[in-house]
Amino acid sequence: MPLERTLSIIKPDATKRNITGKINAKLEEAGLRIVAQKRIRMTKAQAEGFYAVHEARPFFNDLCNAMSSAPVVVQVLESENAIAKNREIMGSTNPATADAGTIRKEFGVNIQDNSVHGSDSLENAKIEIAYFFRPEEIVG
Ligand code: IDP
Ligand code: MG
Repeated sequence: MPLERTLSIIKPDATKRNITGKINAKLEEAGLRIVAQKRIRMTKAQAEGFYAVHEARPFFNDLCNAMSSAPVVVQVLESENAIAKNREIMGSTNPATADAGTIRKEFGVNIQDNSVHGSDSLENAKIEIAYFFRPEEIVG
């Protein structure tokens, strides 16, 4: 099976609590390789562009404020089935109902501050990776 790549973001709620290493350990234990990674502070406009599909949702403005409120760690993860594998180890959107052992269950604060983002399809993974990384920054 071919290698696949997905975009992951360690969100501000997690960088603020200094648990990026704990989250990376969960990703690596799940078999995902971190093939690119950088810590950035998103502008509000950058967050709005990234979450443009959610523009009409009631939580959009608060979400974009939160995503630009502190640093994030953006990363490219690689493995077979990386998109599904990452979604599985992340857990469901709401930490309260996420499965035991998932990142969101262990570390998420609430449905907004749920510690991680992960691409949801191959098409979106390509778009989201290109939003933050130039090809030469990704070293597989
Ligand atoms: P996902 O991150 O599990 O793919 P999405 O539905 O794509 O979930 O939502 C994107 C992000 O928007 C979520 O990770 C979370 O931070 C935020 N979000 C989603 N639903 C809600 C909500 O009902 N209230 C507040 N924030 C939400
Ligand atoms: Mg999503």
